[in-house]
Amino acid sequence: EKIVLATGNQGKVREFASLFADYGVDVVAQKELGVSDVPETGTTFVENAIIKARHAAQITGLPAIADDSGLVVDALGGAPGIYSARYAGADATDDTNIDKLLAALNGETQRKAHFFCTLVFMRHADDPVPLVSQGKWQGEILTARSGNDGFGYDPVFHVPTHGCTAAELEKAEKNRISHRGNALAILLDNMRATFA
Ligand code: ITT
Repeated sequence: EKIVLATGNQGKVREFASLFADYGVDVVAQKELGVSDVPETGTTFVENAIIKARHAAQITGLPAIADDSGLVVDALGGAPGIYSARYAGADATDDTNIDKLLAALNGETQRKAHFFCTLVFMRHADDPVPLVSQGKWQGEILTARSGNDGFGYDPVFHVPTHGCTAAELEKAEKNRISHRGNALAILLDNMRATFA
């Protein structure tokens, strides 16, 4: 059966497309089904992921998977966190978000950060048992951009295990080690164990 991918973020859509192809799961991005973005009014990754999955399931009548993710920076007390997409304001872009992050960390030597991803699967909009999985990816924020692949904060996210930024990784390699790739592997295991 088809599943709706409850995200309007094209970077996420691209990553999920190759992940789901690997897993043989039939997923359609919400935009193709006429679902538009819903306000993310929660205060946690879990709440926001549920809001997005429920909204897409409600409108399409299909099971839904949503991703709420963000960059958590130690020296900034965890910011931008759940506000990562709109860190630089209502009409923020990846570029203005990165500029604001680099400015906030100007002169800071403690540059540890991690990406965090929460995924939610709901069988339908009233599903009382959403499946939840999470993934974390440790790195450091550079002082300048490097690399052109990926999306969001990838150009300034240095991956110590690989000696490059997330924007310099092969797409398949990012998916193998990222917060999103790992959260999805766990979610699909959960789905198989729960509904098989
Ligand atoms: P949807 O809610 O429609 O899924 P969004 O971009 O608003 O799209 P989020 O609220 O979950 O999604 O915000 C996630 C932000 O965190 C995203 O816009 C990026 O700035 C950042 N982010 C998440 N995963 C990332 C990744 O793999 N690489 C770089 N930045 C990432």
